[in-house]
This record gives sequence, structure tokens and C-alpha cells, in this order.
Amino acid sequence: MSDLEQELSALRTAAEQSLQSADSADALKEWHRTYLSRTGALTTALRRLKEVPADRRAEVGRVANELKTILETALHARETAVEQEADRAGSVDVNVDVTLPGRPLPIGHLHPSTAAIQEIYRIFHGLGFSAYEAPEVETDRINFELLNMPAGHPARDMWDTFYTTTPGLVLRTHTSSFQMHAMWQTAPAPVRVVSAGKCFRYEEVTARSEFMFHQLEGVAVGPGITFADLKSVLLEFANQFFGPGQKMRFRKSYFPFTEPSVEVDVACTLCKGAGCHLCKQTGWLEVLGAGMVHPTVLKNGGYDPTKVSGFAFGMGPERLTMLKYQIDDIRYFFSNDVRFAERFP
Ligand code: FA5
Repeated sequence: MSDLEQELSALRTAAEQSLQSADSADALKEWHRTYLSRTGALTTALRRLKEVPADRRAEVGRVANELKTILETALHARETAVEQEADRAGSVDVNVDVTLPGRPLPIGHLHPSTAAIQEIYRIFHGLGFSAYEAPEVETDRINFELLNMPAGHPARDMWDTFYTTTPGLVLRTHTSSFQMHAMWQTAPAPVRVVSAGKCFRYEEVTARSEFMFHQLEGVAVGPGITFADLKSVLLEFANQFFGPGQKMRFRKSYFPFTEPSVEVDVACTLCKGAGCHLCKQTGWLEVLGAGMVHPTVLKNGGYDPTKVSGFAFGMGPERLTMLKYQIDDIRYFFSNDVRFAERFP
């Protein structure tokens, strides 16, 4: 027997003995480092294989490889035994308190515009209005013409329009296009509906105006509806949306599809009326346009204007939210910053 063969035999005895006394994951790791790692005793011994006489070298090499397999198998068996022993003793290495509450997963949050629209829908539902959806891409006819703005009407300039590459199709500039859909669906029966959605205008983006924003349109048509009904509905809405005491004013205005027409301003909550960039130093921010539906529009919608009358309004949920929560710039709504959404209840 060569020196190396004797050494391998002694190494096996020592390794097997010390493995039996290794009784923890750390001790087993240390055992592996001592005997089987690249710097361990077995590898070191094998480096001396070239010292073995040539006629014995192949045989010693085989024995050494066998020893490696034997020790690896013994290590795995011992690891399993140590783990089982630890489990039995209830002393797993990791401290796990199974009674701790789970980590909360972050859940999504409603976009503030969506939350505002839902709140406004809720209020109008209480006032007897149903909610409908209407298309965001509209015909020129529905967005303008049937709303009393034939081609070339100067009032079209009130809305800077995004035209599509399909002639006659536009991105709706306001939700007033919904008025036609609502009337066609219901005429000649009375109607009381609201509809919210995106509008698009080729406008300069500022602290109070976006090129894409939401509007919520309301329309009510039936016998004997008056401006007093419009006013009381809007006052009740503001009362519920802002809480009692929010200052508002009705200002005469012009829309081709309503007569008479008004715009409604809410006292700026950011500067408390003193004047700021949001209210353009006026102390007021316009939140909606409204009026009594023009007889021509009633006719286009399928109603007889000698028998029924109606009111319509179009409000901006973003502007209303800005006033409710003192948000100084509309651009936050569409900046996709989740920290903004998380500020809202
Ligand atoms: C209209 O769009 C009319 N269709 C409203 C209307 C409906 C009048 C029914 C009569 C009857 P106006 O352009 O003023 O009107 O817009 C109405 C509201 O939409 C504004 O008061 C504001 O709250 C919101 N709004 C308008 N433009 C923007 C914009 N660029 N960014 C954010 N909100 C806007």
C-alpha cells in the first residue's frame, strides 16, 4: 500500500467519525469545508496522486473517487438526520412567529377623477337622474351641428377641436354631444339623465385647463321644466358635494344650444377669494356651463318645444375636486403619480 492509500484510509475514518458528531447546519458546513471543499483534505490528498508509483496510480485514483462519493452520500444522510432532529425538537434555525398578522399587500386606489365622478353620480342619482355612457369619438353633426352650430358657425371657435383623419369624425370637445343620444333614446317621453367621460380640446395646458379632461353632462326634458328647476338642482348638488355654505355664483353666458345660458363659478378655496394663479386673481373658478335647452336642440332630439322644455349642464369633475381639496394645479390629475391618487379618501 502506498503512503497515499494509507492516508486516504485514515482520512475516511477521521471524516466519518467527525461527521457523526456534527449536529447543526453550521457544523455540517464546517465539515464539508474540512473534507470535501476545493481546499479540503480529500482534494489536497488527491493532488499527490502523481507521487504514487505508475502501476498503482489508476487504482488509487479509483479508490479516491469512490471515497469522495461515500463521503458526499454520508454528508447528505447526516444533513437529513440533523434537520429531522431539529424539527422534532421544535428548534428550527429561522424564527417564525406564525401568530404575526400577514404583511398587507398594497391595493389599488381610485383615480381622483373617477372618485369625483362616482360621487357626482351618487348625488344625481338621489335627485332622480340615471347614468349613461356616450362615445368619446363623435360625428361633427352630433358634437356641433345638431347642437345648433352648423358648419361655419362662429361659436364653434369656443372649442378648439381635435379632428380625426376620417372626415366628419372628431374627438368630442364636450359631453353636450350626449344630449342628442339621451333625447333620441327617450323622446317623446321625459328624460332625466347624466353622463360623464373624457373630452378633448386643442388647448394650452395651464394650472386650470388640460387638453384632455372629464366633463359630466346632465339633461332633463319634460313638461313645465323651468330655470328654477335647473338652479335648485345645481344648488342642491353643490350643497352635497362641498357641504353647506360653499359660495357659488350664476353668471349670464352664451352657449348656442341653451337659451338662456349661464356659467357657474365657485369661490376659490385655494386663496379664499383673495386672488391666485388658479382663479386668475378673480377669487372665482368656473366649474360648469348650463342653461335651458334651445328649442332647435329639443326639436333635433325628437321633442316638441311647444309641449316640453328642459335644462342641461356640463361640469368639470377635476375643477370641482380641485376646489374641494385645494389642489393648485390640474396637471397633477394626469401626471400618473400614485402619491397624488393616495392623497384622496
Ligand atoms: C361646455 O363645454 C358646455 N358644453 C357646457 C354646457 C353644457 C353648457 C350644457 C350648457 C349646457 P365649457 O367649455 O365652459 O362649456 O366647459 C364646461 C366645464 O368643463 C368648465 O366649467 C370646466 O369645469 C370644464 N372644462 C372646460 N374646459 C376644460 C379644460 N380645458 N380643462 C379642464 N376642465 C375644463
